[in-house]
Amino acid sequence: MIWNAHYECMEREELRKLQGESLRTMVERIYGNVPFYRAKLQQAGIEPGDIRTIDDLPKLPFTTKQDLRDNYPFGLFAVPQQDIVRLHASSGTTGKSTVVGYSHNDILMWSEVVARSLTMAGITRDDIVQVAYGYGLFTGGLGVHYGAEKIGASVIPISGGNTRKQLQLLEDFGSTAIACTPSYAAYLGEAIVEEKLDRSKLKLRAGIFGAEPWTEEMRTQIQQLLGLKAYDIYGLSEVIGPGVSMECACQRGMHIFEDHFIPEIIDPETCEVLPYGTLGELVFTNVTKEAMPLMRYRTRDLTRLHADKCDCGRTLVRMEKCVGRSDDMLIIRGVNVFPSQVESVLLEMSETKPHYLLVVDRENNLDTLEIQVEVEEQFFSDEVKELEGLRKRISGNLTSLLGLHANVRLVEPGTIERSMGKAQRVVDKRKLK
Ligand code: DLL
Repeated sequence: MIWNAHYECMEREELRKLQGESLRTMVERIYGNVPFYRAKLQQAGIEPGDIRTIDDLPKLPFTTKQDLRDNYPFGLFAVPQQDIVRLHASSGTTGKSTVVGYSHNDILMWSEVVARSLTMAGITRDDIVQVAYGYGLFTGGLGVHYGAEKIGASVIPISGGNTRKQLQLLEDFGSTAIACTPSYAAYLGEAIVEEKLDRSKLKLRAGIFGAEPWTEEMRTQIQQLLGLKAYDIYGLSEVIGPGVSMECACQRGMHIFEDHFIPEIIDPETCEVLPYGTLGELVFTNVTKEAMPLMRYRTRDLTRLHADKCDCGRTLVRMEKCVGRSDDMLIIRGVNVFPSQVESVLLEMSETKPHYLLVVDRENNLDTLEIQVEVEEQFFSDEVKELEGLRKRISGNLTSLLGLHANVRLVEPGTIERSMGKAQRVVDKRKLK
């Protein structure tokens, strides 16, 4: 089933026309209502009248997270405060949080794109959806909640954490779908094994997992642990929250709701727009958001876009799983390292768990990389000789993939701190020195 076939299956030419119209209106609005954007556009020598079709998009300047911080908290709002009905914020690792505002219509639009997303995972009014994303300033909980309610599903607003209760409700309420971060899904799966719950009693069918990068190997593992089909959902608070894009049943990338969010891929160094199929930084212009439209917002997420036809019938472009963020990329002794690369190596090996931590440090002016890896219980009780053999194998696999020597340290199951929300995979001690 397709939630809104008119927009999701539109011919590209028709869609581009619609995008052009929305873009023109949006640029007029931000020029008139947001002093920051007016100054930015004037500086670039652009008048709203210069933007007529979607082909004019590359003329516009970019917006960055720093711009949001500089205008903290409400400087980028394009409507009066009386028209703001909701505020969310995302906490960055540094500095002030990023604040986003929503008008009443924005909440309706957000519910619509999340309803479209959940429909891709086959969710209907027959489903019981356990929303285990955090409720609060984070957009995950309330975002998925409103979309699931719009569909008419029965929503359990349990929020993140409280693992025992999560398991109890999965069993007692017969939840058919669960929405949470993939790392928390893996943790719940482990808890089911540890608590010796009878998995056949669970009715889970679909998992709506996102808010952080995860690999295909992790998908396989979660699917096995929870007995469901795992779907990837993507979004960011600045643009709307969850529901910017979502995987359909074909699982060949996440369809972006392009009637609201116009994507581009750019070279993060030169800012040049790159063609479909090329890896680069994802940029969004959210043309229909009233309270906080964003002009060419640089997400820092690295991915590729594909426009060829999908078997599901949707014509919306698809984005690949994010390989990481340009600002999450570690540069260790000159080599670019993404935590997701480490994850894929570990998950290919049956002896290890998907719990790991990269500790980067500097000794005698030389970067060092230690990777702490949790090992399955039965291997940990093995003889030291065998454990050392395993450590060497992991180290060898990682070294050949990363092109960099990593010091692997095996740790007992449960040692690495679990997150109820987004997982913390990296400790970069170089920054602390
Ligand atoms: O994480 C919104 C969200 C909530 C998406 C629930 C999906 C599900 P922020 O906290 O602002 O918003 O973080 C946005 O998280 O720029 C990506 O780097 C990362 N991210 C989100 N979804 C995915 C995903 C929410 N499916 C930032 N795969 C984004 C990889 C993701 N990274």
